[in-house]
Amino acid sequence: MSDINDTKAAAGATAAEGKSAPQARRNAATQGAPRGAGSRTAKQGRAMLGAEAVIASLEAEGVTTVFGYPGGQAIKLYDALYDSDQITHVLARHEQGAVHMADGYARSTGRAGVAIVTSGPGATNTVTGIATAYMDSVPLVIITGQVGRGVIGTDSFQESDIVGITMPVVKHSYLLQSTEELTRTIREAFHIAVTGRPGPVLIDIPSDVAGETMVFEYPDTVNLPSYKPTYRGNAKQIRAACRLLEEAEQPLLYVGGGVIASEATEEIVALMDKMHIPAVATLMGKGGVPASHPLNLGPVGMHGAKYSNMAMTEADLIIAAGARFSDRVTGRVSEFAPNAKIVHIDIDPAEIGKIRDADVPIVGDLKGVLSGMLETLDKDGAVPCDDQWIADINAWRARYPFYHPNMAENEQTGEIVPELVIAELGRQLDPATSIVTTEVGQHQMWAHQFLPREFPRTFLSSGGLGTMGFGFPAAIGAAVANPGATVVCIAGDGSFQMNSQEMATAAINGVPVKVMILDNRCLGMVHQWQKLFYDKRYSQTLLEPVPDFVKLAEAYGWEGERVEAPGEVAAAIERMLAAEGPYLLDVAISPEQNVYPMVAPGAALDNVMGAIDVAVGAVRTDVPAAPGSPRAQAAASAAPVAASPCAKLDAQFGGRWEIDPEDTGARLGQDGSTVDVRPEDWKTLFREADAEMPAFSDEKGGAR
Ligand SMILES: Cc1ncc(C[n+]2csc(CCOP(=O)(O)OP(=O)(O)O)c2C)c(N)n1
Ligand SMILES: [Mg+2]
Repeated sequence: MSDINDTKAAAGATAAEGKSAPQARRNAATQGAPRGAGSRTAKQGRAMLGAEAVIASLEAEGVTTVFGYPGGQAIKLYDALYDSDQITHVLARHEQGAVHMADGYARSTGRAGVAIVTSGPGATNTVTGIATAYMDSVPLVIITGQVGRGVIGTDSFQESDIVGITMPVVKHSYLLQSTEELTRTIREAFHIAVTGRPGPVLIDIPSDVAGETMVFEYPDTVNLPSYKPTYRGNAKQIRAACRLLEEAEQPLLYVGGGVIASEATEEIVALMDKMHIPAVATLMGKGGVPASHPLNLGPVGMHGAKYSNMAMTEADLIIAAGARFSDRVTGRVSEFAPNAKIVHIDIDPAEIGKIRDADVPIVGDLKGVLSGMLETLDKDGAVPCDDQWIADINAWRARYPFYHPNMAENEQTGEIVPELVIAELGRQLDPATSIVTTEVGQHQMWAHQFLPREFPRTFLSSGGLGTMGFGFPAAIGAAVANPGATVVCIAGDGSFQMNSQEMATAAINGVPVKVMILDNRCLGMVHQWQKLFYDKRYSQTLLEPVPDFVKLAEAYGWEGERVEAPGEVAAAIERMLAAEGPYLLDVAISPEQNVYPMVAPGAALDNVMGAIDVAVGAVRTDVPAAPGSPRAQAAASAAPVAASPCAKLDAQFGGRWEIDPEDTGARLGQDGSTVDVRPEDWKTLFREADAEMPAFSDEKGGAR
């Protein structure tokens, strides 16, 4: 077993050779024997223990790094690992941490992440990590030690039915019955994890199987007649999709995590450029379309830009590219994209029609399907779509810029504004050489909104499961996989405490990961919902002012620092990024900050609150309650509507509106006159405005 620092030294040499960072990343990811080296490994044909064969199999798969935690039923595996020259083991401090590390490794490289743990509590500790990977289609191979075959089912010490427990959250799993099936099982597990729609595969290995002698024969090929993912999209369907696109006047690409899994960025951008189609990206698709592309509208959904949500609502054709119509994106499904035909491209047939029927379903690998579409469009001599649509979207972008009054207000009160902290981090990071992970909560959404990412696999966040405690260990995994990269975890104070024990892992292994905590001393996202929807009844969301994160950092041998004033932020981020080792930056922010814009849960996607409306000089700060709901009843008996600062706007558009203190320009309705801006007038009103498409950095990264 090699030391992790050897890997670092090797990567340093790569960087010194002057290769670009993404290339260095790829090199780091593919070091070691090629995947599926199979019979070409030197160990082929040798007699060895089952445990040794497990390690030899991992070597044959080209594995160079595993994450894990030993125990009684995994001791034989760890004994075999002791002799491996190829595999570096990163000892986590909790099995959940180990799985998230393997996940960060996988998301940042595209290769399967590997974790090894023991039976019973070791195995059950992996469940959240496995479910997290499953929800986001991340390839993992999880190896769990199990009690001996003879005592399975007897409640023997540290026995748990981990195959049963994880059944709904794995792509596939195995309970190894004999050494005869050992190598074939591991070969299959890697194949299943990375092919088709990627996902986690679990192999449960009884300790007596690990202790048996066998002859190591690693198969080159996999024979799984009932598992044959469809890669090549149906040519007829591809033509049908192109036809719809050629006819569409208001097409939109809705880009999800599939663009990253399929490595289809080039094709997506080519399609955008060729047909002048704007794109919105989900949290999972972030980085899959360069932030700087002028047709990338960025975040969509619950905390997306109002103009992105409007584009979804107004589109006449939506091409869902590796996206799954998550409720965080669609809002109320019955009102989602009412005028749009749907082309749904996904490698997993189960996704098609699950939430929204597709007019043209295409099962296949996104990259190939998009290439097919590009070819067909070329042959057809397709002309780009009408630029009026882009002009309309530009007008919405000008009317609803991606900032809100919180940001200005807090600048005035001398508090640190979280959005601006993220934007500053974005300015200081080189997008080509940095990877950012997030925890889960408000900070995650601010990162989604305000951190520009140019490359796939450089933004890692738990989207589907929303797992607090994911981001920090995932950052360690990504840093181990990409030794030349700057890896920053944007964390919340609540989430970070869920796996802060992994500070030891980073310290001991010399992983120079950076953690920037947006420290609001509360479970901010839940607090925000309580503020907006539960009458400020802050039940169990305020965190006590412990720990002192800087002292915690010092306890683990990290450097750490806390900032409390806006003027200190930029220099502190500079110090964090310049630090050689792991570094924790604790940024004090107010618990009163909200993530805006926001679509209330269950509301229609274009029913956006907290998005500034430049046209009427006001911001909608609350959506109307559903008729008959408890909130509507409470509102009826509460303050009269006249108390609203923009009562006329309230009456016209619904909800509560407030004037933006910073927006002093003359606006419709601001003088108290009757406002009559109907949604259908938006286009004509702003077509004349001749709005320029603002560059991403001006608009979001450099807001204000
Ligand atoms: C493991 C887990 N438990 C509970 C939740 C529910 N939850 C979502 S966001 C959130 C608050 C997160 O707080 P923090 O990490 O401080 O981030 P903030 O929202 O304050 O930025 C909670 C409790 C979750 N997503 N994951
Ligand atoms: Mg918090």
